[in-house]
Amino acid sequence: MRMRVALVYVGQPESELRPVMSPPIGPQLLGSLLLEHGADVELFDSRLQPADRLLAAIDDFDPRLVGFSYLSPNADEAVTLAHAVRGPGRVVIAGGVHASIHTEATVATGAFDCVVRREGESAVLDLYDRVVAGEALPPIVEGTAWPDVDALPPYADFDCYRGVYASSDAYRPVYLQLGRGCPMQCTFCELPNRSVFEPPRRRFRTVERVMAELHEYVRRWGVDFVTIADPIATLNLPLLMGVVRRMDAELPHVGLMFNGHVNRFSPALAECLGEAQAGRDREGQRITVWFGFESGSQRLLEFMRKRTTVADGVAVAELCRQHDVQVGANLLLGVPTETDEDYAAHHAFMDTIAPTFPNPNILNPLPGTEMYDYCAARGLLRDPDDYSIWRDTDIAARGEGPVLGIDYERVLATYRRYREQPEPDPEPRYRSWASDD
Ligand code: B12
Repeated sequence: MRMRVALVYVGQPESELRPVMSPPIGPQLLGSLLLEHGADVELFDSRLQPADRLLAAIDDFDPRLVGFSYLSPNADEAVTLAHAVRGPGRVVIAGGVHASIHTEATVATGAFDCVVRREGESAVLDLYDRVVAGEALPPIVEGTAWPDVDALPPYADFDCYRGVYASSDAYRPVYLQLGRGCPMQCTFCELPNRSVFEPPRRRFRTVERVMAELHEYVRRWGVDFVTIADPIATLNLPLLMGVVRRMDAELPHVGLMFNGHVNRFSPALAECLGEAQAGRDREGQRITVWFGFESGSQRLLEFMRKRTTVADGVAVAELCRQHDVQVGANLLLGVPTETDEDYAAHHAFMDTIAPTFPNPNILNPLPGTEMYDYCAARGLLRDPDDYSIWRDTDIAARGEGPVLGIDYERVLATYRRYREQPEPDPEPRYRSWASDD
């Protein structure tokens, strides 16, 4: 029996003009596996139409199984939508990072028949089979890692995102993964949380499979930009360099952006990126490395357990500059304990590295992170149940921010200093991460 499955992504609009710049990996991957498994699958995205039209479109498709995927800032919206799609003969499930951390709370909303924790590939196929067999689902399923990340299929060509990939302004980005697992222990991130996520077994794909997948998207959608979504794409340097060299030789018109790590960067990688950039100059394409520097203050780096040094941050930015590789610099503001001295250090650091894309972010600690526990234990959270993104404009309008005891005037002044800097690149289209993460 072929059963209809709807996978619904509920997220933050990525920009006013293009609410979805790059379709999310999770639903595309799970949907593609379900298709291969024999399901009739459609994807839906809350950012592409208003809620009433979204619900009408899901109803028209009339799925038996509906899966929701969302991050913490959109959890309330996802629960509201899930309540609205529930109905006789429909099974509604949830998965993703938020559902993995807030599993019991997600079950308690009453919006879902089943909540999947951790990685979803094996679980979603199993749940599909159980629904086909008419079995009731358990309220919580512990997802298990897909045995071989290199054997995951390329994304299928779903109606939902075809228009996004084909949008007319010629910027057609796609997310790819080189592997899974992050070994870092940063206090502001959920992924080191061992009570939720398994210790990282680093699993990598092969250059061959990554390139085959990319060629498929270039042929099918005219993709001209790749964003590697791995939290640290430089974990496996030979793999990354293999992909960059093949892209240089085979796809010189395709731009590239990825997250690097200060401790996992090398002169050989910078040289390799520089050569690929030279090949792209004719095509007007750029290579950008984003670094989660987070701070110019060594004291704050230690407080956040970044396990990096300011001096090493300066060194990797300099390596990129020498090879004409653009640098995106994430900086985290509004961190408990920060002082004027720390801000002076941020400014000295940013002046020294002069990043192509300075990207200040304002901290709102999320549950499941050590930073959240630190703030909660000291009564520093304005509202422990608020998982929203606090934009500079929200803070300015309210005259307060998510963490008590922070000098938000100083935060806003610094935020604006970096956000309002004139851009060295006349083409701002590669800034998708800068505007959202
Ligand atoms: C790439 C990325 C982005 C991109 C794209 C996000 C997107 N739309 O997919 C951009 C830059 C836009 C972004 C933005 C933000 N991000 Co982000 N991002 C990531 C990153 C680095 C990789 C995500 C990814 O593609 N992973 C690979 C896919 C395969 O994994 P996945 O999506 O988790 O899906 C798997 C499972 O979760 C599960 N699953 C997912 N959905 C479903 C649904 C069902 C039904 C089932 C059964 C299973 C299931 O199965 C999938 C396959 O195993 C992660 C870190 C990480 N490693 O997860 C952070 C991360 C997801 N982001 C995070 C945050 C906080 C944000 C922002 C809120 C930041 C901000 N302040 O603006 C925004 C929110 C944007 C939004 N969602 O609307 C947090 C989420 C924390 C949380 N509690 O929700 C993470 C975990 C990083 C961190 N620790 O801080 N992000």
